Order: sequence, then structure tokens, then C-alpha cells
Amino acid sequence: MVTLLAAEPEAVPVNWERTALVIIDMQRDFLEPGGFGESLGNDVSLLAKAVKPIKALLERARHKGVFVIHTREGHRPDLSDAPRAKVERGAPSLRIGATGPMGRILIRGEPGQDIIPELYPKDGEPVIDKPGKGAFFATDLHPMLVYRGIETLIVCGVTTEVCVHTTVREANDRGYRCVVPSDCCGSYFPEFHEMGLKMIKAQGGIFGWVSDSKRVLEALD
Ligand code: TIU
Repeated sequence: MVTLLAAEPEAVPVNWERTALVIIDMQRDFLEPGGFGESLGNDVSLLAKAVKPIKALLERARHKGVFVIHTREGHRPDLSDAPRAKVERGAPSLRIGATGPMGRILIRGEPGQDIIPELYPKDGEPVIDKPGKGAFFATDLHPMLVYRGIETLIVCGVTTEVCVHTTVREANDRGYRCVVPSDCCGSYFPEFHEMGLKMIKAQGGIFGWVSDSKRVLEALD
């Protein structure tokens, strides 16, 4: 089923059998108080408004049989995959690996590192645990997409200018068409969200296309 998805800078033809919905890092560590995001000094409530539109897309994608992938940023409990430059930077209230109210910060298997209940993965939906910001670095995402013949990614999640942007850039260089629904991502810095989206769609869509949940749902129907 190929449909035309309304987007900027131009509509994108989408073959839904060759499309994946990629939901980036909708983890308690970024969205709830007491996690990594708040430890960096951020107001985590700013990310909450992305949950409802992502949920709408997720439910429709599941219903339509579109391939759904979730990612989580996080590290091994022994921190062997966490670069010192990442662990030691800045002056967070809790460093990666320290124990907070949702368990150890950004550590795989801890409650805070898991995905928020509203968007929890269903059995059969791959969850990519990634040590970096981009979902392609040090993960098996690329072969997973290649084996399924995926050409287009609908990329949602947090934060717009960090993990969503890095993933879109990595995907663009690997040949994927990336569409970012603007209301399905969010940032601790509203101005970075706006600029991040502008950077994707500038210059004829230098990294991809920007749409919104309403237009993606219309194209899915
Ligand atoms: N701090 C911030 O904005 N983001 C991250 O550290 N990771 C993600 O964006 N997932």
C-alpha cells in the first residue's frame, strides 16, 4: 500500500510495507522526575505532550501491521560500554550508574531505563538498547531494517535535537527516508525542538521530512 504523506518540504510517497515506526527513548529516565533528564537540570514535564500523539500513531501502526521498533538509551551495569567522557561530563545531580529513585541512572534493566507504561512495547516489537544517542551506533538496527526491506522511517521520541536528530542523521546517511512528525517528539528546550525540525526539512529536506501525527494518521488510513 503506497500513499502520499503530506509533509514539508514536500509530500512523501510511503509504502507502508517497507516502513517502520521508530520510537526513540520514551523512557522513564527522560520523562519522569528522578531520572537522567532531571539529573541534568531539565524540566522533564516539557516532554509529556509528545506521549498522546505517539500513542495514537503506535496504536494505528499496530492495527495496520506497520513494523514498530522501540529504542532505549542505556548502559551495561558494569558501565563497560559507557565512555568516560559521557559518564564524567558536567555536574549532574546523579551520574550515569548512580542510584536514584528509579534505580541506577541509565542502566539497562533498571526501572528508570525502561519505556513509560503508556507506550510499552508489545511482544514481537523489537527493543533496541543503544549506548549512544543515535539508534544505529553499536546496535543491530540497520540489519534488522535491511532484512525487512525497510526504506522509510517514521521517527518519533525524545529528545528532538539529541537522540531523534542523531538517529535521523545516521538513517539518512544509510539511505533511509526519514519522516519526523513534529508533535511526536519533544525537547527540554522548545527552541531547540523548533530549530531541530527546521534543520531536518531545510534545503529541500537535507535530512528528511517533517509532518505531524494528524497527517501521518491520514496517510495510514
Ligand atoms: N539530554 C537529552 O536531551 N537527551 C539525551 O540525553 N538522550 C536522548 O535524547 N534520548
